[in-house]
Amino acid sequence: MSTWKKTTCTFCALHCGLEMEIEDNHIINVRPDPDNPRSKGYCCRKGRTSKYYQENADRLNYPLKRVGDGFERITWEQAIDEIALKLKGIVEKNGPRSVGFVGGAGANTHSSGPFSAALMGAIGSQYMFNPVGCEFMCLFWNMGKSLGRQFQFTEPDEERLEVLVMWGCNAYVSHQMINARAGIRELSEDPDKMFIVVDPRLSETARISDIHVALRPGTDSLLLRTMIALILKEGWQDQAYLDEHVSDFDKVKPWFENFDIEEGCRVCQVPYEEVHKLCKIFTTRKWGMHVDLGVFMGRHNTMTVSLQTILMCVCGQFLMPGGTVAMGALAPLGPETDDHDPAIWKLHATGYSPVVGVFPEGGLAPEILNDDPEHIRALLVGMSNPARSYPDTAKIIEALKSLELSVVCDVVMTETAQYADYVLPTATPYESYDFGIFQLDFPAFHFMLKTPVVQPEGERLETGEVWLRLADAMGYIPELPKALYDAAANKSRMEYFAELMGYLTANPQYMPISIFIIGKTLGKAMGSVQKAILWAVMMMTPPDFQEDVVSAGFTPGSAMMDDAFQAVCDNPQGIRLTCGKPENNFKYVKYEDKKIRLFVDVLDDYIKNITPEKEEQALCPSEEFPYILSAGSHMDAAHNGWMRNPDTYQYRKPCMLSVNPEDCKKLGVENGQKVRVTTKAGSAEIEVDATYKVRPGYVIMPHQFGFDFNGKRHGVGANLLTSTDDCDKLTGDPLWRYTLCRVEAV
Ligand SMILES: Nc1nc2c(c(=O)[nH]1)N[C@H]1C(S)=C(S)[C@@H](COP(=O)(O)OP(=O)(O)OC[C@H]3O[C@@H](n4cnc5c(=O)[nH]c(N)nc54)[C@H](O)[C@@H]3O)O[C@H]1N2
Ligand SMILES: Nc1nc2c(c(=O)[nH]1)N[C@H]1C(S)=C(S)[C@@H](COP(=O)(O)OP(=O)(O)OC[C@H]3O[C@@H](n4cnc5c(=O)[nH]c(N)nc54)[C@H](O)[C@@H]3O)O[C@H]1N2
Ligand code: SF4
Ligand SMILES: [Mo]
Repeated sequence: MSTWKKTTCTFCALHCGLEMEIEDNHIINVRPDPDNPRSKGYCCRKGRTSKYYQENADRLNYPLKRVGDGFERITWEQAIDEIALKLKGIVEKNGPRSVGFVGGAGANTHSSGPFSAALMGAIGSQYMFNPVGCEFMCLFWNMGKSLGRQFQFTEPDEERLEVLVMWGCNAYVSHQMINARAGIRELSEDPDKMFIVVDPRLSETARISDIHVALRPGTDSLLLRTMIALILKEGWQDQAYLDEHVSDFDKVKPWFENFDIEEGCRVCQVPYEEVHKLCKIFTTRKWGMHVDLGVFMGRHNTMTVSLQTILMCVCGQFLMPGGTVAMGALAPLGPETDDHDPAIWKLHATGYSPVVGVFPEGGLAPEILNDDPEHIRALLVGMSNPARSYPDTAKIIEALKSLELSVVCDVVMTETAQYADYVLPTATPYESYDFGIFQLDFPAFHFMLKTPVVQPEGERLETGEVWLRLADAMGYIPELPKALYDAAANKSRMEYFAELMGYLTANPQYMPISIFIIGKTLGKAMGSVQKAILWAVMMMTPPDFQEDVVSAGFTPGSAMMDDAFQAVCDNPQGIRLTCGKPENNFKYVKYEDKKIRLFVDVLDDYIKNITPEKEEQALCPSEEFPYILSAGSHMDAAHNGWMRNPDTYQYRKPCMLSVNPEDCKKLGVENGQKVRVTTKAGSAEIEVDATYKVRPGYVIMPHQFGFDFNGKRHGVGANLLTSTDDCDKLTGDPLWRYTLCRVEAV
């Protein structure tokens, strides 16, 4: 007999509602859940193929230890004890800088993050690496400067806008907006609304836009500088907004004076008339913008985000109803780490600073592979696969091999795990409790806790539990009073809360490890440390978020967040947790005067170099590397590295390099034939997909391939071709969408 159970998809920040048919502890069917208050019966291909992620030949069941070239099964006790002993030895001998952590936060899986962060805090190391370090660094760095708070997502106010702008995002495929395909189609068919895509190629999203701004790859900053100059020259700026909401517009204004607008358009390869029309729309309509990897991994990424913020302010659209708004957050993704704060570490090898406590991915391998006595010697990896997802695969593998200790906790045997000393099996979010904090809906935020639909097989543990056990074995958790265990097991959660607060007030030195204390006590009582930590996260949510919880109908008071937690537990399809006020979005500006800052001194020199002449020179193809490689588009059938079973890709184009047919002719290659792509970092052979969707001189490969499944390699990894050097000089955010390369027939 099968039963249908409700859950939410774990692959991206949308958390679409799913119903899963379960028989004998296996997922046999998946369908979208009409009761989910956000997705309302929508889901994409990835959600429907969840069972390939849940069940596949490479799932890990038992802890493994490296022995020679292979692995042998060991017990959890042995694994944790040995790792704890070795890690302590390394830290005692070399200091806390010798330990790095990779992972802890995925696109959507955040329940183990508090545990990994607390473990690193207890060790005393700040070296945290995760995908913030390859995508959101430039955004968060800029938000830190302009709003005074780094961890701040901004999204279009879809309900109220007249024009939706997708800048460097292929949402029709990557689903980076609610019910993306349905929403985009609806919008593009609405005669009163407009859909604009800024993308150098004819992406699936651009194809159904009203206006496709097909700029030359890598010229976003130049286009933005040109547009702002044009708006100011025409006097179209929203001066009332600038006067009221921006504290230093006079300081950035000179960046756009005496600027050759027509030359800017020519170098970006966007006709002047089109730029003029775009500026008119942006200064007369309400428009909101979603920005993604085309910008975050594009040339000048940090500068581009800064100029986008200026553009939104000049048009009076930033933090305004119908414009681009700041999203609330149940919890911060990491600490605020101002690069001027001397207590914040910089990487020795590359000098990079963190943003929201996360270092750039390009800094990892160099920090392991250097002679500094304090270099990283031990790496803990949980929910990441740097051997595939970090730049320069050859260098990362060399780095992994050189480590004194490496530990990987994953659901499958990954390419990184293959080099680890210990490989620890973890439960998926369909076998455990899990949640993600990213908010993409506004003003209402719908939230859900994933509750197991199947039971974990073998000895798989929640990832959070693994880090808790390690912290315990390392001696970071004191013996806890019986009263705390009792309160967790036998009293109400609010009574437990009082007991916990009493203990922490009497023992303030244990505040930094309160996550572990809650995990050990309440987690034990609930049968899940990750569920318990959601309760703690909700109880500690910031006041600006709590205000919006009240607006969603919860009764204010000390137990409000506990009530909200209960509502989340009772509704596996999700609940409306908050309701923000679009007209009150300036509450997210953390400066006392509630005004946006646009001037940053280090940008002053940077922007002066973004001129038509200098850019034209810089963009000129070199003889050695005449092509631009967009290294890693996110394609439809897979989610990053999570879908390894090739059955997931059935009926889809496999891993191929998109090349314009004119270039194919020049190279003397036919569709389907192999070419060799060479960059300064490496070289790889890949089949050609001849398509007019990419312009001449520009080639694109997907990001999800180059993995081993069931003993066989599938496709080519994009990071065989990326370099740790190709990073933005301001933040270290990588420039993978603009990798110079050579293409040759083989
Ligand atoms: N199906 C699927 N969905 C996913 C994922 C997945 O793997 N598969 N991964 C998830 C994750 S982790 C992420 S971060 C998101 C990523 O979501 P997206 O950012 O939408 O993914 P990309 O495929 O990188 O699309 C970026 C777009 O930017 C364009 N672009 C490239 N260079 C430039 C440039 O110089 N300027 C501009 N303006 N545009 C440029 C590309 O042509 C492309 O259309 O997707 C998420 N959703
Ligand atoms: N060249 C190039 N490189 C890229 C990109 C690109 O476009 N081009 N995209 C970048 C982007 S946007 C991202 S987000 C990163 C993603 O890269 P990573 O940060 O490395 O993360 P993922 O590939 O999303 O997932 C890593 C691992 O998490 C495991 N996993 C799944 N569920 C769980 C769980 O519940 N617990 C644990 N412990 N593990 C789990 C999966 O099996 C997988 O092996 O890649 C980046 N790398
Ligand atoms: S859009 Fe697709 S991948 Fe994202 S949550 Fe929904 S079903 Fe899952
Ligand atoms: Mo990502």
